[in-house]
Amino acid sequence: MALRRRRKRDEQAAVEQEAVEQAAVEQEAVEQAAVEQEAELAVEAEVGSTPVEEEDESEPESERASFRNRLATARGTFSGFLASVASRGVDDATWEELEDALVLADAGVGTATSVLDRLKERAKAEKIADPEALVAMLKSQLAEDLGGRDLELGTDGSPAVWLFVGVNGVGKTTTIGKLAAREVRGGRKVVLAAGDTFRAAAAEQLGMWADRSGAELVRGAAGADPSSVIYDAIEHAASAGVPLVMADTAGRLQNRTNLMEELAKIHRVAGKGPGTVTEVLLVIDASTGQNGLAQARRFTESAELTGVVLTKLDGSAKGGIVMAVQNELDVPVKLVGLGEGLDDLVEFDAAEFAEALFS
Ligand SMILES: Nc1nc2c(ncn2[C@@H]2O[C@H](COP(=O)(O)OP(=O)(O)O)[C@@H](O)[C@H]2O)c(=O)[nH]1
Ligand SMILES: [Mg+2]
Repeated sequence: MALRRRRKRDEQAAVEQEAVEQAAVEQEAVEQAAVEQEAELAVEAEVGSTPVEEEDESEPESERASFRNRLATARGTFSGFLASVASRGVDDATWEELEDALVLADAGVGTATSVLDRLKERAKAEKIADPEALVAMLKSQLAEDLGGRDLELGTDGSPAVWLFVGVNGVGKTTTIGKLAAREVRGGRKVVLAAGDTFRAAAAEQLGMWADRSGAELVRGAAGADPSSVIYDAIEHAASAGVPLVMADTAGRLQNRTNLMEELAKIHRVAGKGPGTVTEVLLVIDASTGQNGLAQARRFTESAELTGVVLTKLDGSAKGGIVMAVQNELDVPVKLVGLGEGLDDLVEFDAAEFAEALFS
């Protein structure tokens, strides 16, 4: 049994590694192809279409986003395991089922094994045979694994500057909009810097979020140097006494300059003027699973990240990606996107997350 499990695990690890490598290769190809496509889109965008739909402000407020009410897919991933352990009690198959569920949920083999081995050891030491007690132990272990980190976003600077990085389409601009709304609501003035100068529509999209959230927008001409647009925004904020700048960046580039080099330059330049870069937040689309994790590794290698924003956990995301990110990247998940609306961004709450996933 143990041997079979180990072999299965090795096979899974090999398949996963291959998938990650393949994903990196594909990502390169996709980015290259997208450069051409984006150039066309930029021309269309000049004529005025924008990717964000206006929300009908008169609509009644929907239920406040929470892990409990937005994690349908992620919860579904573990429902089979929960039903099975509840009906049969804790036995040898329990461990295999849990490991399978964790891997299927995008936790990755390494993380799944680590979660499982520790749980198994504790459950055996404490002679846990009752399914409810085991699930409670699992929840508290996860809450402990994923929690206990400083999630505060640094505001020490005049202004403080938060950079948002990540590949195209993960939700950077949307996250900035939601976060700006939260800060403005909390009484802090905010300047948004349109550092995604890759296409005109990007600045327009950010401008719409600025209007919606009550923040101010600083943008440059299309194709302008992102570093200088962000620098200008910081200078403007400083002179206007605005304490916080959130800077959008592009997930890819017009030319062959390495994205990571460009981001490093932005970071350097942003720190030169009156402001202080207090956060570099990597935005990851949770629904891309292990592929998203592979992307994230590239950013952690070069950018000095202070946190992760995991978006789209409400969609088809399977939840295990949170465990993988926390376990492998050594960067805390600070915020989580649970939808496309203004209020659909919440601070990551490990206990609430574990509770939502396993009940
Ligand atoms: N369901 C869902 N969609 C999201 C979330 N965050 C962003 N999106 C959507 O993802 C798409 C890309 O977002 P955008 O902010 O333009 O990504 P960017 O290219 O990284 O700036 C948009 O359609 C957003 O509405 C989220 O938390 N949940
Ligand atoms: Mg964007």
